[in-house]
Amino acid sequence: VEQVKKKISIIGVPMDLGQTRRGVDMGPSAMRYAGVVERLEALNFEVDDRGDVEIGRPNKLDVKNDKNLKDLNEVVKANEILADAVSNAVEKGNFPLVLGGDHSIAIGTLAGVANKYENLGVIWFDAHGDLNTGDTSPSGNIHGMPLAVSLGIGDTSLTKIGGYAPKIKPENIVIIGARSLDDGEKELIKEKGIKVFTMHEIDRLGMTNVMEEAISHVSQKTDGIHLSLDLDALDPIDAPGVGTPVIGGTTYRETHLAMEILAERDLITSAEFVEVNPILDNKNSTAEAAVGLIGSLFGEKLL
Ligand code: HAR
Ligand code: MN
Ligand code: MN
Ligand code: MN
Repeated sequence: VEQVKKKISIIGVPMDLGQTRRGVDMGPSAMRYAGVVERLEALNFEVDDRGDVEIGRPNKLDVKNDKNLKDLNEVVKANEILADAVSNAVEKGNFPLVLGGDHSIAIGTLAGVANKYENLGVIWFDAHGDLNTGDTSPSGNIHGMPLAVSLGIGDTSLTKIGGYAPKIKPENIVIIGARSLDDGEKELIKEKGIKVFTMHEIDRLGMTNVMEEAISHVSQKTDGIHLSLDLDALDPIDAPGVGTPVIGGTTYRETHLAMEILAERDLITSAEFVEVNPILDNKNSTAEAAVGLIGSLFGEKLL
């Protein structure tokens, strides 16, 4: 007898204001074009595609903030709307699957999810730490800040999204695939004791062991686990369509294996796939990679 599967609520977030390369707003379309809904339906999931969250356009006449936080107002507004949409999905008992859009949207996703759990765990696949604040960021791009914001670190207009802070605790986070960390991020990692599996650990231990260790770290005290997967965790050879590619990432196969291990353990309670930029892509291969990973996360098997 097939067990009853959770309904999946897909929420698209065509956000491109958390960084400066246009085109990542087409990420949700690219993943739909690559067949994400059909892929999940083929696995016998009921899929409710909620469409896209509306993203405003920054008003050029607005006074620029001196906080080193680009397009702060529009990023805040969109993340508030996203937090509500995600929160509604969780309340209905559905699995929220958020498609981005740049990684600044993790602020809203986590705001919508975290208050539904006592202790939410987070598995964060990324070349970057996304642990900057306006004070430490070399770019002022908010997509380099969502993990810090979710820890309650950074400008209050961001940390208070969803009406509470912090969303997550440092001991419930695992970062996997990091290879480009700013000085301020390295300090924060040490100060907070955040568990990071850099590419070095993946090379040494292999993805299977990294995933076993990551899962045991993040499942100890938690009652739900959010997966945030930045496609730039993958090597640019396998995922060229991202705004900030970094050489030396995980292969598609390794990342795919990581998703299969997560599927076997059945621990993930919400997920987002971000930073797909079809304008920078080779055909639609990065969106196709993302959809392949989503298939594996939801239990697709080769045989
Ligand atoms: N750490 C750099 C910054 O803050 C680069 C961040 C880049 N990008 C992302 N996030 N895609 O993972 O500007
Ligand atoms: Mn990121
Ligand atoms: Mn990244
Ligand atoms: Mn697969």
